[in-house]
Amino acid sequence: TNRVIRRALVSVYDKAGIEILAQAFVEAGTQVVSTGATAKVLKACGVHVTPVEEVTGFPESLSGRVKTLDPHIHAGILADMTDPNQARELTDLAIEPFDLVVVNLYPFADTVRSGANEPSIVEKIDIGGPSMIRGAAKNSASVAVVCDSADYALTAERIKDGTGFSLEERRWLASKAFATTAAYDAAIAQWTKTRWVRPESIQTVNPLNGDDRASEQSNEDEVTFPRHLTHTWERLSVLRYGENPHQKAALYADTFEPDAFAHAEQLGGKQMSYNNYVDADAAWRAVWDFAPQIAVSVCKHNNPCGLAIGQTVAQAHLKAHACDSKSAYGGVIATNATVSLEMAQNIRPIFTEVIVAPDYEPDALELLKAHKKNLRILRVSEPPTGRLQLRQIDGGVLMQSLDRVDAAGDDVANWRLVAGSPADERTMQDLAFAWRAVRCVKSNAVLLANDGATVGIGMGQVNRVDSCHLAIERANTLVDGMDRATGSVAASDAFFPFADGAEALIEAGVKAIVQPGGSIRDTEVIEAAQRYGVTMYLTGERHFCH
Ligand code: 93A
Repeated sequence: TNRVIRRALVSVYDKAGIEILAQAFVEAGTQVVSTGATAKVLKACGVHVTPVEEVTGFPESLSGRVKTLDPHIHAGILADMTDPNQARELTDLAIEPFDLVVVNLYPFADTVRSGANEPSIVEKIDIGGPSMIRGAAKNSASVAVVCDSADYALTAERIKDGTGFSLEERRWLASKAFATTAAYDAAIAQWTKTRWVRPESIQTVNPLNGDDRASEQSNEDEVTFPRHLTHTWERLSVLRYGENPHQKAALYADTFEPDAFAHAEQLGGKQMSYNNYVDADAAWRAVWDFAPQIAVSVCKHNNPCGLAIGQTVAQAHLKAHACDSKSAYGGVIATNATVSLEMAQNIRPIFTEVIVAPDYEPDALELLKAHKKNLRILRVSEPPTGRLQLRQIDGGVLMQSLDRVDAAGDDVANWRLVAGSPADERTMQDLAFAWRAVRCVKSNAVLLANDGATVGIGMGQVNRVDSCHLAIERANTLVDGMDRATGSVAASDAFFPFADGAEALIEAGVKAIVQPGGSIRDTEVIEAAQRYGVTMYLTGERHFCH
């Protein structure tokens, strides 16, 4: 089943690594046909190259748009040489078959990302390349197709050892090749989809009921897997390991979100780890829930150990840090504002794994780089844009639209007062803050806040009353001799199924509570607040975070 590689067609945009093939061609005396710039590089490596024009009898024309699109090339790629009839037909046509096709494509996605204008992007839609790749992949019975430079070393071996690839190897290469062209076309389709849209002149009518289809898709569209997601993940880095040292891991980023967190620019520090990415992403998302207010979050193990808003970024950080300065050790700090020198000075003595911000004052960056060599400093130019959240389950993927704090019930104007007197302005601001903050705490989440900062967070418990106790305990023990629960406000990410949780908060001195409501025992919960004259608002909105 092996097919010796006597004649090869090489046409690569990215010439990196091609010398290793060139050397093998020279050693094995392989005939090589090649396009303009590729031919030059191969010749420089000492390969005797036949220019593609010599085979086609037609010049490379239309600024390169037509180079290899010619039957003299494609019959040589597509002829199934295991079929005697096709082999004879090819001979009659005086066309020689190819045994190997090496192609990589015009960099369409890179060109989009570079911010190039539309004509330049369109010019980078490769037509001849995918045709050769697909032809060779279809004809894996006779031809080996290579479109990944990672396979050059293996290919060089197969050229030199005179055996060529086996059928299984050619099929495997073909399968990779089809994945390559599929991803390539998906990227083009994704790009045109948002730009070359259905014009007014074309009405799509649903033949079943005469409705305009576009108006029907609303909800489903939200959770339709964007086609590009299946294809345009680009591996940005192989991580040292995964969640634990025995797990392997890599970072893949969406090529169409070049300004998103996954593409964060690292300005200093050690390599980002898997857990760093998880925690920093959570911290980064959390702070943007508060925009346009200046916010800082300190996160550990995908949970905040402090969150605060402030007049300045340094103040917000100090307030967030003060919530639980013990847990902040080895944490991730994120802010939605430019990191100031003052904030950098405050961070200097605190062991911190990662800091994420939209930008840094030059002297702040200098200080962090000079004095915190291990601190991973990330700059992300855009607020989180992700619309969708994916989570893997065994053999599948769950998709949901992202949890934002932007529903009607998230607006204090729509809250329903069910106990106590209406909150004064300051208390209301704290309740609004607490409600935003509890969104990013793992469920069951109960969060105490005061003066635009968390003071006690009860996270990740499997019943709500334990989360209440945890929040209170943390509020009252983390800062020596301070009862921070008294006079604070509380937010609960979901309703209280029993009155016990609310009662615990009230007994601890919480002055106002915000929660979604909706439990069958709401009356008991509300009565508890009424009994003690504690203010309680219902939002009608839930923010589980699992
Ligand atoms: O413009 S094309 O779509 N038309 C073609 O006929 C054609 N043939 C090869 N692009 C074409 N190619 C592409 O040119 C290959 O896919 C490869 O990326 C590139 C190599 O050209 P050069 O050898 O001149 O660098």
